[in-house]
Amino acid sequence: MNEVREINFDGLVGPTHTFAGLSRGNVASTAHRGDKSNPRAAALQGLAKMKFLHDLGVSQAVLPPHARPDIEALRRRGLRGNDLDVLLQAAKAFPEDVRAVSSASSMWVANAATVTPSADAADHRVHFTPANLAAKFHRSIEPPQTQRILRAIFPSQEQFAIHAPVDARAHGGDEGAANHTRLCPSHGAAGLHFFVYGYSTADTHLAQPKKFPARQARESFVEISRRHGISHTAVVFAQQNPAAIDAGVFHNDVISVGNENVFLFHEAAFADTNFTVSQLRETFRRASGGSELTLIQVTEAELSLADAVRSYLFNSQIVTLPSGEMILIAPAECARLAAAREFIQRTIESRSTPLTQVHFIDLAESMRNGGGPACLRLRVVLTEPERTSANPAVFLDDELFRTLSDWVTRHYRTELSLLDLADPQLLLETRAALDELTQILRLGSVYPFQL
Ligand code: SUG
Repeated sequence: MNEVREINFDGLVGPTHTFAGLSRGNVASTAHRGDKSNPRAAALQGLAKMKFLHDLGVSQAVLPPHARPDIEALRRRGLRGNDLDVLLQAAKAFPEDVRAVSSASSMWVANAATVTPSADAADHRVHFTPANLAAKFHRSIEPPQTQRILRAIFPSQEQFAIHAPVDARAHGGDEGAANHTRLCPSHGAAGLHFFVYGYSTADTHLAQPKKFPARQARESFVEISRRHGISHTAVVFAQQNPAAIDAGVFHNDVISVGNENVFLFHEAAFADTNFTVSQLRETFRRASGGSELTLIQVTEAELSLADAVRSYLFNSQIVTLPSGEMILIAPAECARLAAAREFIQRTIESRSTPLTQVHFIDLAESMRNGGGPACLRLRVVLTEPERTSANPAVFLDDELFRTLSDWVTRHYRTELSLLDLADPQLLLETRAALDELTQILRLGSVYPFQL
């Protein structure tokens, strides 16, 4: 039997996790700038989420953190010498850049790439386009390592196509799966692809946010849907509501989430929510051969945009258990905010939605940078032969969970301030840790310091 499964690839938090206030428009990132971080706790919280899902019978895998600080990015500022010299010079001359190139932002792998399962691709391969992340300097340096890591995990070119990122100068910014939702009757069936953008490089008349930048260009997603070979009849595009971006909704996964035939969204998510929803309903019917989409709309009266951003309700994961039951993996912040908690309670009690349970997860360290449960995972739908051809060492089981927890505890600090990022010892510690990690995950050489 050709069993098709959705695998959640979670980003492992890197040893330089800090609060650097790098993401204007992401209110948590700005609010926590300069706080002391706890990289060890951050990584263990992420691992605990992976283990929790694994124990529920959900397939779970790991994506390694990127090597930080990115010394090559500092060299592009004209600095010379060995890696430690470059870091020390940069700390004096460009301290803001040291923060940016040290960011552990690769943990939010919902921004690593856009993924198309083989069932939806014209050439029947699984397609990945690493996001160019052009909107923020600290994230724009991620694509080369993302591409190498994906190639190390999915080496077969007959089964997997790992593309280059979309050229931002030609097609604009791309933030990957965070702005993309696949809806389908079941993971293995053909699906519809919903692409949400904030601006268009071609249509400069689109209404734009006034306070914060839009990160995702429509044209990037047009390019991705073409190169992945997705049928144009299975694609829906929608513009993010500019007012939502101004309220702190910097990615669409902060205001809507889908799983199989269920789509949960806020009424203020899109520039024209009614039209978008009717397109989703019709396209779903057509792409699935007559199935119905279950739409769960949250009104402003039920949960304000501000509370949606505060609680990160829509950054919950909706996952299908092996029993077929659908559950919500929500950030612990939702349990603390009455409007979010009550909405969830009503939804799981209601017979008209397939959601039956909620589990609240503590991801406090990532959340303080604006990264909830869904930001930390990249969904990859794989057939059995695709799964067996992928690198088996990245799939989580009890033993890998123990090995990684021990690895984190041995290598990660429990406290890090922005000033510590200039410490050459931290660079050496990080490289020792990552070198060992590539052996644990049998990745070969993926980091610049290994090449
Ligand atoms: O790109 N935060 C990330 C959070 C990404 C969340 N991802 C999704 N919604 N899918 C960002 O804004 C903050 C880093 C800092 O300020 O130190 C940061 O990069």
